Amino acid sequence: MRQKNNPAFKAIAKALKKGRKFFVAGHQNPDGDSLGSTLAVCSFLRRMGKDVYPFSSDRPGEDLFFMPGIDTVNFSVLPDEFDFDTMILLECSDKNRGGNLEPLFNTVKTVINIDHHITGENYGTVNYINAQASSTAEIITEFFEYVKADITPEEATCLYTGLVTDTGRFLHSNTGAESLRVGAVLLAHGADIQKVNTVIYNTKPYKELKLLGRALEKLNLLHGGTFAEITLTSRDFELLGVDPRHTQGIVSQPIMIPSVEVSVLLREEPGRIAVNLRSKGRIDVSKIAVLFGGGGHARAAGFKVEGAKLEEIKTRLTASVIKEISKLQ
Ligand SMILES: [Mn+2]
Repeated sequence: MRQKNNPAFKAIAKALKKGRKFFVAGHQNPDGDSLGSTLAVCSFLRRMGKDVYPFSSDRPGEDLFFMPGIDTVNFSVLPDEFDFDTMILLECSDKNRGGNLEPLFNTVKTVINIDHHITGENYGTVNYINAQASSTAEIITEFFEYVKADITPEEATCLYTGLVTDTGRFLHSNTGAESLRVGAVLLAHGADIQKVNTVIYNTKPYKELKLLGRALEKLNLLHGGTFAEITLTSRDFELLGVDPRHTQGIVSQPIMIPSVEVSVLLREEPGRIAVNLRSKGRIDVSKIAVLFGGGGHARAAGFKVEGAKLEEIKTRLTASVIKEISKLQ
């Protein structure tokens, strides 16, 4: 739905017009949506002649550094002076999600809070939380349409990055008709969708590709093919010269097998065991992760156990997963 009569958008437009010096931030450990929305909003404010301080409490992964304007972001560096009149928080479901921004909350006149998380709190002076939206980028694009901003190709690329990463390339269940309409709007405004696709989804260093090969070789199917398990030991990482953190995407691969309900990846990291879990949808893997002190979502969860032995965790985890699978039907 196009946002013709949105009172929150009206209030946000008014606050943007009135403000002169803006502090803009997304959440800690930023993703494509958090940074893409921050960059687009900052670019728009600069075009309005405003002073902006883009902030992110942490640096993102290298794959997000292609986004236009990312070199203007102050990573983990707060300004010397807190003389901002307006703070914009994007993607922050509570006031602490952006980092330690207490000095800002104490000094600014206006806090604009824009988010799409269902758990979002109304901590701002102006709040717009739409849990129906796939991403903050979707909301920002609607807002740009509302104020009839002539979206630049750079802004479109940043917003498209947020849209595509939060919807898993328009495949996750949060993808609505509006997400696709907004995607079309961004493409029409010059979003470089080939670049986004190449950098985020079609780039993998040689070593990581070899690690994926090794992981698939070590894939075990258990419990009648319903449970897929991959274990990567410190020796695997040493042999390939790969950081144990570089295992993104591996745990999702076995979900492609028709019989598999749950897929797990166990990683032996220095001093601890890290585990990722994925479900095809019938089993809530966050419940299993909670048993080990972790958490997550129904289809994607994880946990880490400090000082644990690989075999011990593997035995307990296998029992927990099989117990859940056995409850089906
Ligand atoms: Mn998001």
